[in-house]
Amino acid sequence: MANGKVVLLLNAPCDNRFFVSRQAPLGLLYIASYLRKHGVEVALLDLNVMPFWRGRLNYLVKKLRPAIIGVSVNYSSRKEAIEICRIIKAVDPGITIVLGGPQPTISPGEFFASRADYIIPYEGERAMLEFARAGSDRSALRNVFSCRDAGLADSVRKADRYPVEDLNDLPFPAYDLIDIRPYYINSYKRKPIVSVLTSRGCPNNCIFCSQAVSGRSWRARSAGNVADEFEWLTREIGAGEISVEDDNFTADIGRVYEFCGLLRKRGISIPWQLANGVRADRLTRDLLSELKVSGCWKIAIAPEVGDDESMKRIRKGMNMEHFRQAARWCRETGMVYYAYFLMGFPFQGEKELRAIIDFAEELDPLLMDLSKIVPFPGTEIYDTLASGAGTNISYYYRGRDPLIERYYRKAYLDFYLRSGKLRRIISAIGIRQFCSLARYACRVLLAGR
Ligand code: B12
Ligand code: SF4
Repeated sequence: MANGKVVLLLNAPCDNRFFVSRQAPLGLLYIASYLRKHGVEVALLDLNVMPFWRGRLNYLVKKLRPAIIGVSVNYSSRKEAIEICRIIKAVDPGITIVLGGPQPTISPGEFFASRADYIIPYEGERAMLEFARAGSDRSALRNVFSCRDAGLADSVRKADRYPVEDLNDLPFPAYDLIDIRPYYINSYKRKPIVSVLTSRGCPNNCIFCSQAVSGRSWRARSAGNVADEFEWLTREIGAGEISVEDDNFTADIGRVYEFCGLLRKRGISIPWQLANGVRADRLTRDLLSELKVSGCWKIAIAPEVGDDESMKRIRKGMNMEHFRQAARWCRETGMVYYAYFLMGFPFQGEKELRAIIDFAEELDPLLMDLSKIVPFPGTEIYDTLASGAGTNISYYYRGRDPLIERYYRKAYLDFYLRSGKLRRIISAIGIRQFCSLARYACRVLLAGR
């Protein structure tokens, strides 16, 4: 094997013009460190931060000639992933290609009869290790599905998960294999920014959220294990700031207190943020103070909708008062807070969309972000609304609904063009980050994304 590399891991790129953050491919970094820990040689390329990736991929595949290439695919990179497979097979049809990540897990049928050979759905560490160690007969391997099998979608859906049972057993993500400088997030205190995952899964059942990869059972690393990772990232990897990306960081409040205490006790001083959102109903004034003292300067809360009736319909299990209270406590403790909203639910008419704008203004987070829902197979919203579309699913089931388009723009404009708002944002995050957010906002609003 040229250069002794056995497995090459690739993060499929996407059109980054419409994203406000670009983060390291944490899933692949975990797989890389797990393979390495078990003696498999591995290389990793994040094509998402590689300009002219097509040419460079072609060159690197020719140079490295790996036996296996694993490609991480999400919703936004699904078309590029198929193109990557074509490029690889044109260089050498003998290279085995495995797809993994959220999109092949959620919608495997899209990759049937593609140039990829296999899909490994769900959390990939264990199955990928067995795959890399196996010989050419892969028929008996667990959670490995052939892209030539007409029953691919069904087989993936029926498969048992094959997760890492104790997350403390995982080695830290292989940040030493990549350059961490190109990554950024919507706002930060200090670059470079790295992502950390302290738990996997979420027990809640919000009708729009796909928990396909890690499932509804919540598993967490110990406070000590996470503090060790923070220390390692700060002292050895050179991280300037950490973004915790858990789906449910506060499911065990005792663990959060213990973790914050450890950061202070060990003198680990690094700004960090909870950018993926924390449940407002798990917050207290005291917890926010504790987070703040331990270096967490920013959290996100996600009401998604603007009125109690809509909140019941999306089954978040909270009410608007939880968000009002959380915002109040954030202001009192000096914690910066962002709020996320969603448009495109079938029940949203003019009244519900107007309510989002009003509620966003009432909460008055430093930044407000709005997305249009994507009905992923496996979610309740998909089952009730988009079923029957088969693999030709249109991800925007309301299409370019003029009402949604109008309110989407209006929400941003009304929220940000209030008197003094832009000045407050500039004074909080500085002119440089403000300009980059403004460029992103213009692109999104002009393209109607
Ligand atoms: C951070 C994050 C972002 C960040 C940036 C991510 C990035 N790297 O650039 C931002 C904020 C920009 C973002 C945006 C979006 N995101 Co996002 N995001 C996440 C989040 C919170 C964490 C991702 C992460 O690090 N996970 C931790 C790692 C360990 O898990 P993992 O990546 O899934 O990897 C595991 C497995 O998937 C598998 N695996 C992964 N790759 C491979 C490869 C191989 C070969 C194998 C075998 C296995 C394998 O093994 C890994 C280890 O167990 C997840 C939620 C979540 N909990 O994962 C959503 C999530 C990934 N995002 C999602 C969505 C929908 C989006 C948006 C489309 C939202 C929108 N409407 O704009 C955009 C798309 C952006 C993009 N660049 O593609 C969905 C993905 C659905 C899908 N089909 O892809 C998720 C799952 C949230 C959800 N529950 O709906 N996102
Ligand atoms: S939206 Fe948040 S709380 Fe709801 S299921 Fe998804 S991760 Fe859990």
